[in-house]
Amino acid sequence: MSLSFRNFPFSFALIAAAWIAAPTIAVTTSSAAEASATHAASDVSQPQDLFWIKVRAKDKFERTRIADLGVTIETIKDDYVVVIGSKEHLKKLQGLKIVESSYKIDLERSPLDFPAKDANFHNYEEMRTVVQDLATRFPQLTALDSIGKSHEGRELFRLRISGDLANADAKPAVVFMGGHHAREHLSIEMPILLAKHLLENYATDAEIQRLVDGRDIHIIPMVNPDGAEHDIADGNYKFWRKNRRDNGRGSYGVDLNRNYGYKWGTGGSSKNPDSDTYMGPSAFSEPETQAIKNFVDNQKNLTTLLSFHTFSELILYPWGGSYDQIANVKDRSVFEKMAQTMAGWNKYTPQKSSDLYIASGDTTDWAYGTHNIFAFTFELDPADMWGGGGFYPGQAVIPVVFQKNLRPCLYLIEYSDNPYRVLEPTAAAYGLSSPLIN
Ligand code: 0X9
Ligand code: ZN
Repeated sequence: MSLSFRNFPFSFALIAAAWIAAPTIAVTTSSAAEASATHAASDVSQPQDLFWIKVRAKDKFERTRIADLGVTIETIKDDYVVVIGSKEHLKKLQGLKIVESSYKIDLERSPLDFPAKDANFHNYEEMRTVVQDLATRFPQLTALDSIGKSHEGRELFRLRISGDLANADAKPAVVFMGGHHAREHLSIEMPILLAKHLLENYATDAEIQRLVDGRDIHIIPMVNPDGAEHDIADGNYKFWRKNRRDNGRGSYGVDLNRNYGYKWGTGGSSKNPDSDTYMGPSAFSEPETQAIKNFVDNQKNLTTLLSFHTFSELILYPWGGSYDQIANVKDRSVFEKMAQTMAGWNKYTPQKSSDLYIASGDTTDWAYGTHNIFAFTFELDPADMWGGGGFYPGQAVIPVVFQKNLRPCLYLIEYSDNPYRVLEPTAAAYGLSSPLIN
C-alpha cells in the first residue's frame, strides 16, 4: 500500500532528521534548456505524474535556478525547498544531486473531497450564485458584470461595490482578486467573504459605511474558473494550477501568474507547455489575463490591488521578476509600510517577492510597473506544507483565515485614496486611537 498523502509530511520529517547537510550543488539548467525537452517527454497534465520533491537550496539564487526548471516552489526553509514537479523534473533534479526525497502525489487518496467534505468552498456555479444574490439584495451598492470570458467560456465576474455608484469612477478604487491558480481554492473565498462582509454590515457598521461610501471597490473572485472547475471535476483534487488552454498534444494550461506583460518571460517561468509555470506563447496570451489587463487599464482610479494566493502566510510586493528593489524610494517605503502594517494583523511575513525566488509575469509586477498601483500578493494559510493541508486545508479554516485578513483588506480600502498617506505621522503619534490607523 502506498504512503498516504496525509503521512507524507511525517515521512519528510523523518528523512530531514536523518539528513546530514551536504554542500549544495549549483543548478545550471535554464528554462531555455528545459524548453528544448521533447514535448511528449513530460506531461504534468497527467495527474499521476506529479511529485512533491524536497530539494536542497540555501538562498534565493539557488531557489531561482530551481524555479527556472519549471517546477513550482511551495515551501521554503533555510536550506531546502519543497516543489511540485513532473517525473521529468524529478529526474533532472536527481541528476543535479540536490534531491533529498520525493513523493508521488497520490491523487486518488487526496485527503479531502470537494465538494463533499469541503462543501463550503465555492465552485464556479456557487460563486456565481453568491455574487448574483449579493447584487440582487444590495442593488443600491453593487453593480455586477463580467470583465471577460475564460478559455472555456465561463464569465469572469466583477462585483463593484460603492455607496455612490453613479460617481464611483471619481472615487479612489481598489481591486481584490482570487483564484489565479486553480488549486488555491481558499483564495476565492476571501474576496467572496469580503464582498459579503462589506454589504451585509453596511447598514449597521459606521466604519464599513464610511469606507463603502467613499470608495470604489472591485471584487473579482475567480480569475481562473476553468482551472478551478477542472481541479474538482471528478470529486478528487488534482493539484491543478494553470488555466485550461489547449496547448496541443495532450498538454493543457498556462500559468496565469506568469502571463502578465511586464518583463514577461525574463526568469522563473517556463517555455515548456507541460510545465506548471508555463508562461504562455506571448504576454497576455490568455483571455483571463487579457480581461484583467483591460479592466485595470480602463479603471483609471485604481491605486491598490490585492491578489490572493495560497499558501505560505506571506505578504509579497514587487519586484518579483528581478532582485532589484523598487527604485522610487517613496514608493518602496509605502510598500514596506503597508506590508508591515498588514502583517501586524494577519501575522504573515512581509517581503519583496523576489526574496523568495524570481518569477516574471506576475500580476503585481505588472500592476505596479505599468500603472503604479500598490499591488500585493497574499499567500494565505497554512504556513507550510508540514501541517494544515497545504492547498486543501479543509473548509473549517475559511472563516478563520478570513477574520485574520479582514483588517488588512479594510486598510487597503481605507488608504486607496492616497497610499502615500501611510508615510504620514500616525494617529498613535498624537495619542489618538483609530481602528484603521496604525
Ligand atoms: O509563484 C507564484 O505565482 C506565487 N506563489 S504560488 O505558490 N501561489 O504559486 C508567488 C508569486 C510571487 N512572485 C515571485 N516570487 N516573484
Ligand atoms: Zn498561487
